[in-house]
Amino acid sequence: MSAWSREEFEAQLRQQGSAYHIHHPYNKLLNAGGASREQIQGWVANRFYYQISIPIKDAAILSNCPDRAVRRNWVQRILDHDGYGDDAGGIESWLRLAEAVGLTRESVESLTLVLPGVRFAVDAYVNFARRAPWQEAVCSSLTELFAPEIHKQRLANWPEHYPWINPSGLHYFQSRVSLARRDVEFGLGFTLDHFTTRAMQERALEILKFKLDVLWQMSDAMALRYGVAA
Ligand code: AHQ
Repeated sequence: MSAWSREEFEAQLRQQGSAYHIHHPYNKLLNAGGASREQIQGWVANRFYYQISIPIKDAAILSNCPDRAVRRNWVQRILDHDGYGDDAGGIESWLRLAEAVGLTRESVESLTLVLPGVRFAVDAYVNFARRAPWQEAVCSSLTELFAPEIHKQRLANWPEHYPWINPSGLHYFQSRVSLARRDVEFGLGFTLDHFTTRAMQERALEILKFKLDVLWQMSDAMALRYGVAA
């Protein structure tokens, strides 16, 4: 079969958005204002494991990538989370979110609240990035095509629904709206350029579906533990 045009390939990638965790019952409950304090705290404590794993995942991609131009771009993602200079970074912002929802930094950093299903899904993503060709790992970050919307949703809904959460804790979501767009600009362009045959394009869709499953499984594990009905 002939390869999709660049436009069609991008459309095929974007169509996967229907499986993004923005549509998961847990996320819908969070954004509709129906989540309890415990359900919000559980989500923040479990998502922390994903947040601290992102720089490890990105470092794995760098360690597999011989292309200096790609590394120059990709290394920024580690700094975004770990911090750089006087920018404390996204992981620090997530700990501020934790405190804003009534958790202690220590309890979140201890990872004692992280559920097995969350840990296994996140570890599957990190191990994929370690083992897969680095170009496939770049492609797997493209769930961020759909991320600006989910961050904007939280910023729009949480202050109104959860006035008990100190708004300064939402700084992380604010920072990700533009950072996700910047990430996607590189990741999408690279993916459209690299996956050129129809078989490679189908592989790219398969990779994106795997990562969508990682995010969906995290919410499934949290929904079971914190009583969010499917
Ligand atoms: O905060 C998020 C983040 O830094 C990243 C990096 C990127 C990747 O490399 O896979 N994906 C991602 C995501 C972040 N936040 C998630 C959310 O729902 O808050 C969304 C997630 C993603 O779409 O993959």
